[in-house]
Amino acid sequence: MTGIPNSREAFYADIKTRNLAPLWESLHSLITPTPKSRCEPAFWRYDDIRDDVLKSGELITAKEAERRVLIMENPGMPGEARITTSLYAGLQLILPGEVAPAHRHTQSALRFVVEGQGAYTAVNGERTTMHEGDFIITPSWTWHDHGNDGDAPMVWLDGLDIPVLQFLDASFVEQWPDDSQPVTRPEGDSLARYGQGLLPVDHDQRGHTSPVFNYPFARTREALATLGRIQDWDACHGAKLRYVNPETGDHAMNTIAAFMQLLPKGFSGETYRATDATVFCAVEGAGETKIGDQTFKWGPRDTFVAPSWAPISHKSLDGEAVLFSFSDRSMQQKLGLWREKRGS
Ligand code: GTQ
Repeated sequence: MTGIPNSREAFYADIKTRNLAPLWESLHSLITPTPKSRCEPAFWRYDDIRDDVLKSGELITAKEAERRVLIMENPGMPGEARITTSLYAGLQLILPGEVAPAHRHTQSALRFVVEGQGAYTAVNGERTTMHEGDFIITPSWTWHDHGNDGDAPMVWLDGLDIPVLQFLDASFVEQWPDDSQPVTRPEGDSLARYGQGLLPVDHDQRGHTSPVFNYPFARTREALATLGRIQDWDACHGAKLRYVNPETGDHAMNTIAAFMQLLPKGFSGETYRATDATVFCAVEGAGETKIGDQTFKWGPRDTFVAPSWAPISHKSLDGEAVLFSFSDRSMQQKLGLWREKRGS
């Protein structure tokens, strides 16, 4: 042992030169009794940021930008392109006549349409027209391009697993040689084949992701309206549904789970916490959500984020309200890690 220092601090400095470190100095910050996150509760009022999104349309084209998006960064992790520790979110703008060129990447993406109509997303040879409230997926390694054939700007919320792919060092991307991929299937093809509680008779596939890539809001809203007539609300969630892969009943994508919930008139939810930090985007009505010791009052198109294990409670104000949300629950459940707790 000659030459190795006897004091702890000198020992640490010495072993550092051989790429070693003492676990006992960091054990309790590495393995914590409950989740400790840099992710903070945060809120984006759409009216406060809509002009910024539209301004980006004057400064750069969708083609030059490839994807013209303002990233929604968690204030606890500035500069890291993440809204939670594991997920990325942003607001993407497509102006009339523009195309965001076709590419594919290992990152999975969801789009939640916030404002406008007449734009489309093409996925694997099929275009789908986007309407407010539609939930659209572009699973890992699927070709996708976006365009706007309408006459108004279109804005949607992007949710991607970029931080996860970064963590795994598993990022790949390819560009399609043209701006748009060829259209090989009529609009509505995948919804007809897979999205009606039916599957093609010889379909025997259980894929990683849903073969449905647009879950139209009109249908989701109708389901919630029917559930709105029942009275046995979940005390924490109101009526909450999750988007599924019809082949398996699993979440629509491997890494990202998405949900839509109805808070009935006069709803005052009980406290709930779960290990999936969650991004919420309000669709209809108004409400108030308490996250830890902060309270956010929201209306349509506002976005907010709740960290892992933060106590959350929702209230509807002035009538019923509809909330979209997404998180990494899909991934955590596959790993057997997801936990939830009701009550404070
Ligand atoms: O639409 O493909 O917000 O590749 C970030 C990266 C959107 C997209 C984003 C992307 C996309």
